[in-house]
Amino acid sequence: MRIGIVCYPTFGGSGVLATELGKALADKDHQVHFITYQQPVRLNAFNANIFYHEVRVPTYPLFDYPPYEVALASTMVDVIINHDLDLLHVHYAIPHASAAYMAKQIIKSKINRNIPIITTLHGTDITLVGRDKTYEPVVTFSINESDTITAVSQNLKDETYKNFAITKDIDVVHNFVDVKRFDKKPFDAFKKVLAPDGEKILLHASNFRKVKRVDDVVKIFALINKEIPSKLLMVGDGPERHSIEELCRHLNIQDNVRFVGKQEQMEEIMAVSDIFLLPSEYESFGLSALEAMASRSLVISSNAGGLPEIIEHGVNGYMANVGDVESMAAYAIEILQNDNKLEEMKDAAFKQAERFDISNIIPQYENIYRRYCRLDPCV
Ligand code: GMT
Repeated sequence: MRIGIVCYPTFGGSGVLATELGKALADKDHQVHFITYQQPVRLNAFNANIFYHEVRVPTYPLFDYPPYEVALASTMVDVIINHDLDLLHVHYAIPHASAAYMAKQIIKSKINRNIPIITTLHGTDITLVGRDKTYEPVVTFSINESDTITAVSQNLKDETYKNFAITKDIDVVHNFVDVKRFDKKPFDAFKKVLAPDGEKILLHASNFRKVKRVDDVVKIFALINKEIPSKLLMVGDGPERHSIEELCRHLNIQDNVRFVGKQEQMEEIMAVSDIFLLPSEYESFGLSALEAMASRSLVISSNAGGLPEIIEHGVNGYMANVGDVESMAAYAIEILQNDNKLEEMKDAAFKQAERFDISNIIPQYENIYRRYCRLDPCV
């Protein structure tokens, strides 16, 4: 099949997932066309089946806000026609679903074809941004106009029906992880640099937005650090970073916390960590938690959103109510003092991640695509 993928090219979960999906589809001999405003961060190796089309947004002195959505829809039309795409799969509703609707109408009037649009909802496009009344009418309309809607968890599907007047079925296709890639042996020299005296390593990775409750990460760590020799590694960047660094100083844990910014080789980093902290206010799924589990790192998280769909409390991770930093710290302190149980739970986490392996999830997307494929049999 010839598949167009539209996503944010950044480190966010939706962009990461869409890029990994495109790479996996290309490995299965589909032709994949990424349509984005920058090369997606995880699109870092050559593959003969992958094409990258940049959305250029020309500026003009009249524009305080360059019309990105118009440029995106126009690029979609160009790629659909010139590369004879079979379908367009857009990730994150805003503004990708509405741009796709526009492209679909143009394709209809230009070449009398009905290009199928698959919209995957990822989380904040529904739970945060999309619900804002500035966007809601367009989001509702363009989701309903998609040929297929998928959500990355049952929780996100439920939230979508709760918050928008959706008239169509939503398929749940969970996030996935390439277990082979994340199942790495820890790199000892790297571990030594981070924890020279064999301290336990805790990890957090996110875009440092309010919804991630990064201050809770630091508060949890401060409690752990009082009891257990430990280091905290903070990966990523975003609006909260500066105040979080301040908080570390305020709690006097700055010497045990290292901020390393955005990182591409997450599998190397996750491999050396003992515990991954994700106390988010909401996670539609929590892709980073799944990647941590595939790296045999134990996840301690909030029980918000779709996290209970991956984590079984006390079996392959621990969860507590949003904001309950004391419980999250207590779980960590207990497990870090019991090496046998820690190893047992890390193994259970890995087994759970295998259920979400890329090989189990990609066929679900392919089946959805086949519903619309013009070719029979689809190739
Ligand atoms: O977590 C973010 O803020 C980034 C966001 C995105 O769309 O880039 O992530 C969302 O999509 C991921 C991939 O489907 C999910 O695993 C994350 O849970 C979800 N984030 C939220 O719901 C806050």
